[in-house]
Amino acid sequence: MSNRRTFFKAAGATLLGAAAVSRAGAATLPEAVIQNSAAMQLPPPPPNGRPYQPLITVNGWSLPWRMKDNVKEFHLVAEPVVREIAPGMKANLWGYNGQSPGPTIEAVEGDRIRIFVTNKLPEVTSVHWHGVLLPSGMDGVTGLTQPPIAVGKTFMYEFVLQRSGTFMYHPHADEMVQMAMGMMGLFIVHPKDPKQFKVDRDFGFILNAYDIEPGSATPRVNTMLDFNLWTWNSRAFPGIDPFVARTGERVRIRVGNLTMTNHPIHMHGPHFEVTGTDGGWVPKTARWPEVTTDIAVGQMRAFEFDALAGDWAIHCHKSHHTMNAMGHAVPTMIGVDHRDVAKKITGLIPDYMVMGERGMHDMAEMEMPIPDNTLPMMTGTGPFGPVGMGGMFSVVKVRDNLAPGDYKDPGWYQHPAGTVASEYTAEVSEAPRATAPVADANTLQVRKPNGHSGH
Ligand SMILES: [Cu+2]
Repeated sequence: MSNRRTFFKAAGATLLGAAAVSRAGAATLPEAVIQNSAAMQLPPPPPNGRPYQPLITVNGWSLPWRMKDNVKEFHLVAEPVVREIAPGMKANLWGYNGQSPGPTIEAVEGDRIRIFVTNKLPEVTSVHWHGVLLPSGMDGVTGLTQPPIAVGKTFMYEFVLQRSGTFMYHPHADEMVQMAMGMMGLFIVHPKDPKQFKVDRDFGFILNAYDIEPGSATPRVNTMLDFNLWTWNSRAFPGIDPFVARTGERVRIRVGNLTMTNHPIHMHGPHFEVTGTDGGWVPKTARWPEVTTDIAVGQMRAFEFDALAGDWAIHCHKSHHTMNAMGHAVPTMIGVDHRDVAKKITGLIPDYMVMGERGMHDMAEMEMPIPDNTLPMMTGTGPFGPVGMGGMFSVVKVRDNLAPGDYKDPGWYQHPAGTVASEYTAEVSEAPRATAPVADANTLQVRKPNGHSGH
């Protein structure tokens, strides 16, 4: 972790007003730790205050605080950042303290916290503490509850955390642009009693999405639905950390949605229970078992399971969200024999590629030239070949012999003998199907118009 030291010795610290911090007050700001890397940073146990089990932020980190007169003081800096979306692609985003999403803020029910927000963006901003119970004037809505934080200014938010749960923070100023640029972070309030809702491993991430033209690095901020990078904590598969656990451990995954559509998050392997929502914890008797939980825009869900050994896919179940940048204005070619046409076009354009007369799996293997700073559409390689996924996809990796607190990628699962699907190699006396189905005069012959660029 690289620290930019912006810490000045407190000299004559006095009471800070609720509005912009004065020049004298700025001398007392807590250090604004920054992070340049997208690698997960294991948070240390809390150095002071009430104990809690830190959250593992997927490809992220937690913001250190300074304890001052029993108040936890944090310092967020809103600023332009560079985020590696996955190896091979970096994006120019806006975020906090060097990364998008910003660092996770972690505190404990009952804590009084003070968060300084310095604006190093080219325009005004504010921070809304999404889901946190607080005085209305601390809610961060520009114009409604506070003036905007002007460029170069620092604001101070202060409140007591009344309830534990999974929350988020994001701007409430030029929201469409600032969230499309990646400004968001997790805000975790741990229970006062560390035994309450205790799990062995606690992971968290935010669903976000970008529209970055292949070959460029800055998101188009006016896109409403047709995003081409579907990400978790501004990372796309295969750049998303695995969720590593030991067999039998109780694991919690917390997910917040700051995209503009819902995401049915599906986990293979063990069934899970939804144990937390936007409003807090679900009582034991009211929890519901699932293998997919749909997370609506602006919602947060926490779910828990008992880890079973294996490599279990976890992904958004909207199949376009497990792809990286792809064009949608491509006609479906399944069943269309266009080899002759392709041959003619190849004579004119040597790199022309025939797409998908047998489906699109071949795309995952193809070494096709792509613009710089662009991720292949379907990518990632597993022990059995191409995974053919991108975007919102990762793997829950559960192993029998992991030390507590070991989050290192353990590699691929070693399946017990006889438990892997394999080719049936015994002699087959006759083809299971004699002839391919043939269209006749009664088959509907419709060619749908392609493309929907009018969206
Ligand atoms: Cu999705």
